[in-house]
Amino acid sequence: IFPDYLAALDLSLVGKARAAGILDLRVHDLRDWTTDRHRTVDDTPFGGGAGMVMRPDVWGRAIDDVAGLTTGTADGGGAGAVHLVVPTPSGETFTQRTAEALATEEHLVVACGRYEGIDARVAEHYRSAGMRVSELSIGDYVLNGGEVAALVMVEAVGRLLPGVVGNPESLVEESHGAAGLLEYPVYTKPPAWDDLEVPDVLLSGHHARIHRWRRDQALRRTAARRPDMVRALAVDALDRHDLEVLAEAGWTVVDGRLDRAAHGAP
Ligand code: 6GU
Repeated sequence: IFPDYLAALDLSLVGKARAAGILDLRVHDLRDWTTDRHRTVDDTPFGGGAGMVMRPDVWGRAIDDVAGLTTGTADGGGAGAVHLVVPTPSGETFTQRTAEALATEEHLVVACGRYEGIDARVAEHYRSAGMRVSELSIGDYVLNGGEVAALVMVEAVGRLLPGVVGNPESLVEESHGAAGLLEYPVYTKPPAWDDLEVPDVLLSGHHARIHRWRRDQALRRTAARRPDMVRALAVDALDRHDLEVLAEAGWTVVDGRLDRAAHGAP
């Protein structure tokens, strides 16, 4: 119901991808599928409680049209050709893995709800019809509606499409990539700014040492900021030096898993 919220999709990488024809992105106004004079999209919750719930009939007409189920022409494959994404704080967590999976889809429909959410029969109906339906949250906090979350998801998915990010190498080493580590710190000119200098190793031209230094930094950063990511590391994929760096940061291998090193007597 706030299509103007999505005006940002004309900008930056996603905007360029649209202009280049890599991404066909359309923003709709849910109220176009209302039938009453007041263009009503919501009503009070059955069972009582605070707030308003979005009506399934309005959403059903909108999704049928946008997914091409009414004309039958849009995708051919019917409901099975479309993946419906519903941003909601009660969804599964949207991660880089989710973005990678969604980037392989031909047609995504993102249904942005407001108020207390969309009548639960909408997701149920489209799942029954053979549509892939993902109810997704972008993190453990509450927004007023799905629009900002939709922007997040479209940007995260859109930049994975071939040709969107100018240099695909920049997708390789980034945070939340396959290595399971946060990205190392980066520096550019000038080599000295105030009393702060770029680490010498980065100016050395010694590629093996630079590579090792960056990996150490990625390990230290991940250990300091994201204990959940350290616990999820595959110990087999770590070399002796990695384990030394993690040990300095307070992590040791216990029963084949990384764990915070115990301090003091048991
Ligand atoms: Cl997807 N929607 C809303 N309304 N709040 C959120 C969210 C989504 N993800 C985290 N908080």
